[in-house]
Amino acid sequence: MIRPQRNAFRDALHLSGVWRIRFDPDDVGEAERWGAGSAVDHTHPIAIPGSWNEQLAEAGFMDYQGAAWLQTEVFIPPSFEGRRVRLRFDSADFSARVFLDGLFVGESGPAFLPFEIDSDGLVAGQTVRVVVRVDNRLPLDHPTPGVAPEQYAAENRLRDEYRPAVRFDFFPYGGLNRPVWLTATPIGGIEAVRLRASALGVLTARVEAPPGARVRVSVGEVESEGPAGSDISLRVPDVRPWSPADPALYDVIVERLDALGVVADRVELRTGFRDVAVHGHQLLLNGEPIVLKGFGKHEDGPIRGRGLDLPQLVKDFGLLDWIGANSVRTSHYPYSEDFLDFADERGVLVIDEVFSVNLDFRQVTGATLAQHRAAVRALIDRDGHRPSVIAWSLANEPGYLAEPEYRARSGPYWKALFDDARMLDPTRPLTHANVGYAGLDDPAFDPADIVSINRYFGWYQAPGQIERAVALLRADLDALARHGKPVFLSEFGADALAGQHSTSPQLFTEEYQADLIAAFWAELERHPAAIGGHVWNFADFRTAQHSRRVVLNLKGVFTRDRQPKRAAFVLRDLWSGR
Ligand code: GCB
Repeated sequence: MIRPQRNAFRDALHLSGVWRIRFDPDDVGEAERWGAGSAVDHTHPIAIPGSWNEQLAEAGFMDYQGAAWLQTEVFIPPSFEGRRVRLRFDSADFSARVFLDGLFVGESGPAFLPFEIDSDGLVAGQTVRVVVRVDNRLPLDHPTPGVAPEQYAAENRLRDEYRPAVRFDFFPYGGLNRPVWLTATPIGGIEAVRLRASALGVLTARVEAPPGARVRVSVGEVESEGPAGSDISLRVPDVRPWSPADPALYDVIVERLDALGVVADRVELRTGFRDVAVHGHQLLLNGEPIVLKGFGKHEDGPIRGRGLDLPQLVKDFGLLDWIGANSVRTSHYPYSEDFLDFADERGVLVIDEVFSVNLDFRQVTGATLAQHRAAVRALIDRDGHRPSVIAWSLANEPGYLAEPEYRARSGPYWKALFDDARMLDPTRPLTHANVGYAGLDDPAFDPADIVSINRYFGWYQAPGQIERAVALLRADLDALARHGKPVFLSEFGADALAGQHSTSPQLFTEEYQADLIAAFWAELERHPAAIGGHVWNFADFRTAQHSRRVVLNLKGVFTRDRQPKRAAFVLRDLWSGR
């Protein structure tokens, strides 16, 4: 899939704006043919991109989980005649089925990743009604398992229930949270491009186009040609390797040539030349050891929910720079490509995470692994050319419970998943974020290149006791160093309510959060196996309702509206000496 772009061969129209939405709590829309659209007329307005929850809270849909039908009308420009016309969704949360003038024409792939709809129903010069059934529930055997209402009751865990019912600690915002496009591309054009670029200036491209098509790849004055489907390589002389200190980007032009050698399609991608490697306990960027200083984040904001928010992205990258951070994990799902544009440009190192949170081996079926693999493949396809992406994270906090059976069952699962990812991209290290209760013998550590751990000592364990918390962290780092791999603290932190203060160690105060983070950072700096850490979280974010959350998860070092807490100043001092 090629991201929408506009040039002499390609066109793309943004379908953002105010659409209509009708909620379908009884799941009758398919049977009643709501896809035809008339049933959705005169219903609620909904701004796209944006989540339905807060936009329509007053109409009663804040916590809505289920299907909803979103509708707009699109005029297809006459200039699209003779070209391949498609609808492109940058994502749908969490899944979507698309109808054109009442006919089902296609559906989404892995959640948080783009999908395209190709249909004869998209005719130049005509208006079509686009209806999208979006569902923000997750199947029970998804790599991020959903919740069956009976399940909580059966396990007598009712008191542990989140509302809306989820098994993760962020809000299940529903809707079309990223842009929707109408695209026109040449028939027989370029369908996909995979790039690899090393710090020595060698670029290898594999281009998907009709079999036998000739393809030209160029960077500035340097070019190389070959057939579609083969590896086409070139070498850029005197290349400036990409790094946080100098995030040098190069435009890669990929052209499909016709039988006469005339250009018939053109795609532009930006990449950077750099190498990532793991050596013993070190993570190397362009051969130099690097310490990761940064955050786990979320795509989250007031009113638009998980909807793409460009001003907030500009602000966030400004704050990352202000605080002296050099990296982010896209916890707990792939972020927008707009986010990655900023990361590439600003030199922010990204651990790119697939959407798999709290994988529950009691619920794993053959379908789970198949979906997980498809999600990893789609993520690598989308982001593989990004210099900012330095590692893939294949799961966050999978659990095995106490039963040895589940732990044993997980070994082959991880091996298959990690092997796949390594085959698709041998150039980047692989990891997953381990949860404390899964133990120090987590089977996913074996195939991983970086041992990543989320640890809440000083918060969920040993609350209020920073010294003891640091001792517990040290014990885990020491134990995990035996893998001989870099150990990364992928989450640590404490909730702080902005404006809450104390002279003694008190949970929820700004001082406690700042002191805990500073003490953990000192331990990470002195530990020989540690390659840094990510504070959880960059900013406060909304979760489903739960008795341990005060509307938001308050572990942000910035508030939800991006005001600094005390910890932000402490980190700025530690990370940038300012
Ligand atoms: C975790 C999860 C993250 C939560 C965090 C917390 O381990 O990975 O999604 O938000 O803990 O604050 O409890």
